[in-house]
Amino acid sequence: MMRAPRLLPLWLGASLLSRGLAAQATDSVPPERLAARQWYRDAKFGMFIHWGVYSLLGQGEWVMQNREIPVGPYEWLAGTFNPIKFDAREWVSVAKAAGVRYITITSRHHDGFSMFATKATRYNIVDWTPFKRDPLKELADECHRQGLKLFFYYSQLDWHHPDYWPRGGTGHKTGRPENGDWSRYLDFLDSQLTELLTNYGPIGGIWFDGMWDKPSPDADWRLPRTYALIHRLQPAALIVPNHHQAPLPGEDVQTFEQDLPGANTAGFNTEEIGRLPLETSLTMNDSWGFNITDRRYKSVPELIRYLVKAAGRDANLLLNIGPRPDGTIPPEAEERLRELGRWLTTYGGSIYGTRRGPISPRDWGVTTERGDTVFVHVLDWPDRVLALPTLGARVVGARMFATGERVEVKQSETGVVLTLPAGRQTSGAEDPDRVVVLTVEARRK
Ligand code: JFZ
Repeated sequence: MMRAPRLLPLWLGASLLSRGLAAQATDSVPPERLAARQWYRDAKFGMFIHWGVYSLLGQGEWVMQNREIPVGPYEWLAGTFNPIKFDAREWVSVAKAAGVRYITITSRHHDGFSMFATKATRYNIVDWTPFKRDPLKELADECHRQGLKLFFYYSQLDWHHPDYWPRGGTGHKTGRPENGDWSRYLDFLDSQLTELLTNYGPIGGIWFDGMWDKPSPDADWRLPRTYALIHRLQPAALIVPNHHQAPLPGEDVQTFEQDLPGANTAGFNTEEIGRLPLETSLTMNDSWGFNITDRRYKSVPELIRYLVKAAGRDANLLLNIGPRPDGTIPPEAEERLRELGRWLTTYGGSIYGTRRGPISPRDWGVTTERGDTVFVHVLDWPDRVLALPTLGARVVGARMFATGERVEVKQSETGVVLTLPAGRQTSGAEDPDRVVVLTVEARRK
């Protein structure tokens, strides 16, 4: 697993606070972007794809940094990248079968190699490899054909580019000259973002990553200029920054890495939850990029619970896969995606298009809601009887989501007691989420 540096000086937080709150005011956001944010909130589930030259070494996406591979040898390695089994239709079909509504793929990761046709550098998959095809073009066309949105992950950090200077917390053993022109580097970023938002049709948005390598004021990332460029080229494109801080002006989604919003078990996520749409990105095993020895795959019930827990916190789940260097999806990942899709075929109605429910996350589970319907997701509860606090409205109906079986309800001023049908005691592998549907009287908003 990558070893990422701890870089963020505390004093940075404070000044961002004031700007953060202003960032979330919607008054300056055009209607098509507000609509895109609503679409995003309804989508709830996306597929993350970390795929690139690093996949060849099967040690994750930080191998150039972790193994201190200089630019020369890594460029040679890039010249051998030839994923002849890559099939955009297959990838998008697996994503559809999983029930995801969008895909976010690495267009350029920290190793600086561009997985798309670009005029900004020859260090790209079309000009530098025997593959000579643009997989992002094929994926974009297939996503448009099959009705999925495509987002591009784009690394602001670059271990290859000579103008990524002064260096930040990483990329010191690459053999690059100890000099460079930072503004020329930022021009390079903007020129590639222009290509990504011009040559691939309507794009869901840009998922930025890497700013944490040189947190301002060490570096002026010219964010307002870059964000304005993106919003000008595609007014409905969303900006999803993985800078692990509170939202900044011009951003559209707050994403948390390997953590549910507010939790900070990973140690680098802010605990400050803003008012933007939320997302949590998650590895299926312990690696983002393909790692040939990483067998620590999460179970299907674990992944279902994470999706539900995220939805109960108004957050999307962006679940990652790390395809293999030949362009195929690891079978352990594909079977889990198809299983998730089967679960969503039954329970999708309690997830898609919902918002966090009237009862905040509890040890036993979470609630989601849509209109006058509340979904009680019983994830971890040993008993048939479950006592809930008041929902702020009278319950007029209760049944099991999957079977329609009636659920007994006793309610008072202080709360609601549900009695789940017999034989559905514990939430187990076969039934990771016992979903109770409560119909409530129209609530006093
Ligand atoms: C970042 C990337 O470095 C990683 O390769 C992957 O793309 C992930 C989605 O995002 O992960 C990080 C980056 C920085 C820290 C931790 C994880 N950090 O600063 O502690």
